[in-house]
Amino acid sequence: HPEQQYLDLMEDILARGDARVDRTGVGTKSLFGSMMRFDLSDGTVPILTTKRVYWKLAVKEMLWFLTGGTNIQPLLKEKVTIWTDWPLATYRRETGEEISQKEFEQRIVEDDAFAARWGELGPVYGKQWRRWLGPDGREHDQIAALVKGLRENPASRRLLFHAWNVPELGGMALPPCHMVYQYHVTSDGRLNGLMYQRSCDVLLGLPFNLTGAVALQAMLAQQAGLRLGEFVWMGGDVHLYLNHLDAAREQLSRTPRPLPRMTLTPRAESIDAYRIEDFVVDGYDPHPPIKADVAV
Ligand code: DHF
Ligand code: TMP
Repeated sequence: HPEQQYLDLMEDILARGDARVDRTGVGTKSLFGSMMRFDLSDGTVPILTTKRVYWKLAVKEMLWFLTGGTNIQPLLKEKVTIWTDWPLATYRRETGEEISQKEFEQRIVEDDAFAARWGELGPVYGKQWRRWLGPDGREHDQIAALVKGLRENPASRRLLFHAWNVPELGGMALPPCHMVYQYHVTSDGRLNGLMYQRSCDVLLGLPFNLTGAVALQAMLAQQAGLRLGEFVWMGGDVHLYLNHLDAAREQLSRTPRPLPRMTLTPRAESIDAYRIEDFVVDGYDPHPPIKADVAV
């Protein structure tokens, strides 16, 4: 079962991971360097079944990246709260105000000036993907260039986009984790994708990252008139937070079920025109959710 790769990675980290102190102070068990491969050509996608993955949240996050946005207001309007913790921590630190997460989110949604001041993550994914600033002041749309490349020069070995913009790292709430995406078109018209993730929270982040990456690959394939091939994931520092170990053991006790299928209907006229309603996931019958706290 393809999901066994994920479970093996978890088990490997539990068994052999190096226990180290990390930036968040929570501590992790960590391995360095890892790869998983998923065959998408049969229509299945790696939306994990050993716990419920809120795949619509992950797809909405990906659609938000594609808009070029870096403010959490549109995410919150879509009820996606996975990025709130970081602006909220900044707000609490700088104002000393003891605001609840709910109250903070409500103010971001209702008050545009408040959102502009406190909802910004800095020049993160969307900015770098769609508006990478060159030294001459010109902005580069890496996604538009990629779609053009897939259509016009599918044999290229340069079909990639990158978010690790060195001079702008300091302004980001978090430097990019999933930082390079590369694509490859086979001679029989299949689109392969590869994503490199420098730092990976295996319990909470990775299920979202896999889902987002395959949703993007499906959109790109559709835009370029290609069928889906393989998705390859590569991780650098691959870790389990020390407060996630029991949750990981719980997940490991479960048996994977058949992977669901994802289809895109109908064809959007451009890579910018996709909406969440265009994504249909069939046959998703996961085990129950596993709750865990995210390390901020
Ligand atoms: N920091 C850390 N330490 N780990 C992360 O995975 C992470 N991911 C970020 C930003 N910073 C991070 C962005 N992506 C969740 C999932 C993805 C994500 C952030 C958070 C998360 O908490 N998922 C829960 C709840 C989902 C929900 O809102 O219902 C989950 O159970 O999947
Ligand atoms: P770091 O910047 O110190 O590496 O911390 C980032 C943490 O967030 C790390 O645990 C990896 C995790 N993460 C993911 O796994 N996936 C994501 O998409 C994001 C944004 C973060």
